[in-house]
Amino acid sequence: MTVPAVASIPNVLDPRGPAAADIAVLWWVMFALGTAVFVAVTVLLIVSVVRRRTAPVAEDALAGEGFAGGSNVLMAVGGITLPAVVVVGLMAATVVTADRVATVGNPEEALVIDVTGHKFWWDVRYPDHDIRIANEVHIPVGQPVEIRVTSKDVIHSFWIPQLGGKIDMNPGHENTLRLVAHEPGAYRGLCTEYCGVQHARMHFIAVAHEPESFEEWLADHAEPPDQPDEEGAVAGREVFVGAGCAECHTVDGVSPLIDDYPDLTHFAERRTIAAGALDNNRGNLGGWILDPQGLKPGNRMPPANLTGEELQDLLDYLETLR
Ligand SMILES: [Cu+2]
Repeated sequence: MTVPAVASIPNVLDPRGPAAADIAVLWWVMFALGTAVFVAVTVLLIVSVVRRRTAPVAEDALAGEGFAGGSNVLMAVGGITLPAVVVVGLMAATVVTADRVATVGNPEEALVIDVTGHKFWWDVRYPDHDIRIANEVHIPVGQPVEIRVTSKDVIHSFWIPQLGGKIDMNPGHENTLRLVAHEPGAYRGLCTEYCGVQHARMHFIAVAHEPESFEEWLADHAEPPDQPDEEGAVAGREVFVGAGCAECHTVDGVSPLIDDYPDLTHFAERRTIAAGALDNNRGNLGGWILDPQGLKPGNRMPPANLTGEELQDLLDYLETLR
């Protein structure tokens, strides 16, 4: 399975789905109108300053007679009619866009995905496929996905800028967001509701697969990973169970389902660790296991007290979780 590079900066103006494309169009309309209004007001301001300097002051204005006829028309058109048209037009465009974004894709065809926000990571489940992962949302290109979101602690907000709008994740309540991806790719998602010290490092990756590749992904992830047979990895599995990792982290077939912590069943396939904070490679992972609070202060993972050999074995084992 080829892994596309992940955009490090999600760009709302580079949409890869119909909802995001509608939002981008609205953005450009607002930008264009805002620019036009700014330019018009600036020109009028300059004209009025230049005129006042050069033209003699009218007698009637000095006498408090108010504006002359031409000024009244300018006031009525420029001060009332034009702003009213612009504001009402933008409101109409916003309502239409909001409706299109909310109703994108056919709900009957939608794949349901449950995403729960935690301080500071994402629990992702596929209820119809018995799959649970963390910090990545995999979706098929062209098929609508219905993302049902909630939170385990404080309010978070789910957003994949290149695919669509934002949705709040409220504790004890479920919101839904429907998305469609038009193009395969890996898109960065993020939390957009301030949720605590590591809010800025609460990212995830949305991976849009071609339909066949997505079917493969589903089949692959519905099965537990193969048990290791290599010596270091076998010893690493003992470290995983014995050193306390398995008390929080689920690995299907090795540790039980534990709700409130990231599932590591297919961990080696993840692109990042610590919810997008670091690339998933051996060096970063070793540093993360030994000093998670140094790398992401305030997360819930305690440091592991391991010898060098235990750490290397554990890394060998985690690399087998595919
Ligand atoms: Cu947040």
